[in-house]
Amino acid sequence: MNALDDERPLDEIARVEVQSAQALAQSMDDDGVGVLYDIVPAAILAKIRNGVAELVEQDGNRYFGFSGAQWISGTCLAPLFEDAGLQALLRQLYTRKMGTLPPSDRILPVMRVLSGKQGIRHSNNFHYDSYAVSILLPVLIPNDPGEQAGHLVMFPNLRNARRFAIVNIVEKAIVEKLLGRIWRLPHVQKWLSAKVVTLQPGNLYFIWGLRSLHANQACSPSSIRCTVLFHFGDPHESSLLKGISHRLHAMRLRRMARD
Ligand SMILES: O=C(O)CCC(=O)C(=O)O
Ligand SMILES: [Fe+2]
Repeated sequence: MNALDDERPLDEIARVEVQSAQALAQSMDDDGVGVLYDIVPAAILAKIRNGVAELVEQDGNRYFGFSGAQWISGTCLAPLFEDAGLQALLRQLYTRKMGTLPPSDRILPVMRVLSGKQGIRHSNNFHYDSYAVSILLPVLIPNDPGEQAGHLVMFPNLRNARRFAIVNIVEKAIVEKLLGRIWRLPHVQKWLSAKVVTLQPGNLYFIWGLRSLHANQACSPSSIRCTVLFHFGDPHESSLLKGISHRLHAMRLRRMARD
C-alpha cells in the first residue's frame, strides 16, 4: 500500500485512510505485519532526529523512553497522533480482530531512543504488548554497512488474546521473564519461523501487538536508533490487576535506567 500523494507538500504527513483496514488486517494475519509506506516525510523525520541528537548530546549515550500523550503534543508528529483517519483505522482494526468495540479511543504514544550500552539492555527483550494493535514508526535506524541496524524481530501471531487479565499476566511473566532468553537463540528463531522486519524510516508498520511476541534487535552502542510507537486497545484496560502490572513494569524500566 502506498499513501504517497504526489501533490503533497514535502513537510506534510500523508493522510491515513480507514479504508486501508481490510488489507492491513489481512497482511497482519498472513505475514505478521502490515505496512503503510512513506507516511512521514523526510523533512519531519529530520526535525525529530535533530531533537534526538540534542537529547543525546545533553544526556549522553543512553536509553530514553517517553510514554503518554504529553511528549507528543505540540511536536511535528502531533498531526499524525491526532489524525481522525488514523484513529478510525485503529478502531476498525481492533473491532475486526477482537470482535468488540475498543474499551476506549485512547492511543498511547511512545518514543524510544536506543544508544550506548543501555540501548543494548533494551534490545532483544521479547514481549507481548498489552494492546491489540501497535504501530511502529521508525525515525532513525542505523544504516552504515556492516552495522547492526536494530530491526524488528517477531514471532507473528503466536497466541490469541486472553479473556482474563490474570491469565494474560501469568502468561506474560512466563514467556517474557522465565523464558525471556530463549527467544534470542538463533535456532529457536529459525525453528519458530521468526520474522525480521526491515525497518524503513517514514513507513508505518502495523502488528497485532497482543498476539505477536516481538523485540527490537540490538544495534551498536555508538549509534542511535529511534522509533515511535502508537499502541491502541487494551482489552484489560479497566482491570485492577492490570493497573498493578503496569506499575511493576514502570518500576522495572526505572530500575533499568538507574543500573
Ligand atoms: O522500538 C521498537 O522497535 C519496538 C518497541 C516495542 O515493541 C514496544 O515499545 O512495545
Ligand atoms: Fe512492543
